Amino acid sequence: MTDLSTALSLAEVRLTPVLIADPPLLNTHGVHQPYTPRLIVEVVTADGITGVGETYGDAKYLALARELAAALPGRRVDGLNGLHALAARIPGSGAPESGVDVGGQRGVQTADKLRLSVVSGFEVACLDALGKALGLPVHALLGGKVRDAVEYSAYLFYRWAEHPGGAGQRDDWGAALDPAGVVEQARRFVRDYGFGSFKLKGGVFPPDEEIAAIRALAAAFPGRPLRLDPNGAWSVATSLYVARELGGVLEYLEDPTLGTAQMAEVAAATDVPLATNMCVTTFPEIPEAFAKGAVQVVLSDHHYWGGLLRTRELAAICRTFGVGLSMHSNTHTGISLAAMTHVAATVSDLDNACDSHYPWQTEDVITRRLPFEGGRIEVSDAPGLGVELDRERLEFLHRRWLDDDGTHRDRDDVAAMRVADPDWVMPAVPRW
Ligand code: GKR
Ligand code: MG
Repeated sequence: MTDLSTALSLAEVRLTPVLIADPPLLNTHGVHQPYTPRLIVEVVTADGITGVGETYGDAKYLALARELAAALPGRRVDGLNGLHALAARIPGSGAPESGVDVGGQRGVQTADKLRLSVVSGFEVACLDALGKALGLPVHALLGGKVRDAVEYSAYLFYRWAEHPGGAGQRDDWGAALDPAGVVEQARRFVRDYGFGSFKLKGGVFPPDEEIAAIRALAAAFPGRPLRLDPNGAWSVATSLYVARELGGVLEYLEDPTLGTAQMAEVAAATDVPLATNMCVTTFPEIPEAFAKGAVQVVLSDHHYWGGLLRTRELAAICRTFGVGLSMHSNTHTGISLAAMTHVAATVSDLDNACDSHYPWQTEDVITRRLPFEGGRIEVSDAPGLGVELDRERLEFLHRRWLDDDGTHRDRDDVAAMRVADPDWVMPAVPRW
């Protein structure tokens, strides 16, 4: 039998960029492209144990991930805290960039955030391998679960029936472009997955139309928690108007306006709680936002907080300051859903259901998709994350990435919108 040190030593790291199908979901920047890039990270120990992780797959993430992958062999899968220092030593990985938005609604992108997102994929892969080596689930490595299932909310999107020009894959959801369409979509989420709360991605239509959609949801699902997230598309005045119109109806308003100062202005003038995955996305952003009372709920995303351990650090800070914690998501596969579920299972005061894009993803890289039951995902007690890589699917989705002419290798919702509307440009902020 090999000693533990050898067993935990990293022999190989494999990176596989993939393109996964995405429906034509609308947001304030534009529309999702037919395919979204994700990066699948595999770490292999000297004993041949493989751990898997996932992160954003755009070219910038991939470039940094390749450098980190090259630096890892010889280190140990339990050296999780050291991953951050290692990544920071890669030239260019810590320098602030020029404030480029890399295509999601995650606020201004900096090299720091990019690095943390890359590290998160490696950290999850190492935790998966470590758990398998020790015969323990990832939640046990994080201190143990405090719940057996994690609640998610339905993530409703305005959407078209198909991508412009019929590109990509078709699904049978149909279009949802008005209150009736949104309610119909919500009914299907309840029927198929049992979700008990709803988040609507807003910032797509003028605020009165989105207010009407939320009211229609409230009428169709009395008493269920509702959230509206325009990704910072509104001015302070518009945010306060929406808060007045929907006061008493919303569980919280998510990123109604951009930036800590404006969020604080809104928060000071309404009783509707504000949540964010845009103005508080890194530790240095916390002091000002909490001191100003700008947010009442931080929506963590382990990808950009730098992994599962740091998500728990965030939870401790939020607890200390009486700020709520929940999770938001981006287009992702079952690997990230498993990682979200493990860490969420360990956070005692998770008062709001997490959200996940997962139901919109029909393609996956794991052999058995994680099922939502009663809107919840059961927390796996199997060693590691409890998911198994489907190598054939991985190869297929990687082949799609290899064959792509570059159109989909970087997420670009503005460019995708331009296919339908050649005059479309990134909307000015605030849009309303
Ligand atoms: O996928 O269109 C989208 C979302 O808007 C996503 O990019 C955001 O990161 O879901 C996210 C959010 O809550 O802001
Ligand atoms: Mg959001």
